[in-house]
Amino acid sequence: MKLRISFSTLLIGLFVIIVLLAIFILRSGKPANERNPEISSVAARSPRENIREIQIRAKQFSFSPNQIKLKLNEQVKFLITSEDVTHGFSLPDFGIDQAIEPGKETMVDFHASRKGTFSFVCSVTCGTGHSGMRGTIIIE
Ligand SMILES: [Cu+2]
Repeated sequence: MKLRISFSTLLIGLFVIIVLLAIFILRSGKPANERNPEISSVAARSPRENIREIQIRAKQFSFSPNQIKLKLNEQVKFLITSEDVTHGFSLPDFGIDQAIEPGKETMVDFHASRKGTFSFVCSVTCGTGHSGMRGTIIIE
């Protein structure tokens, strides 16, 4: 009985989350030219903007790639996913700190506004190797 109640509560909770996600995606996902914003298609995402999209995968305890080279003044979009638990994508030199939750793609717009080598790190404690979870962005 007790198990049954908590299971149905879980189902209702999941249903509510799915509905909220669907509403969120429908409201925010439409590009200006009203193409179908298919998540897996990079080309459909920003067909007109000249913005490079860079996929980053986070997992315990690394980022892939862990070195990203950009040109000065390049405008890019990081598309970050987690393969396991919640991680963070923190680029302190540019004031970026974004949670990366598993099961969805998190977009971070980035303007390479100055030259240098900058560290990005995981900002959500994710296990024993968390402090070694880092990478660099090289802007030249
Ligand atoms: Cu971490």
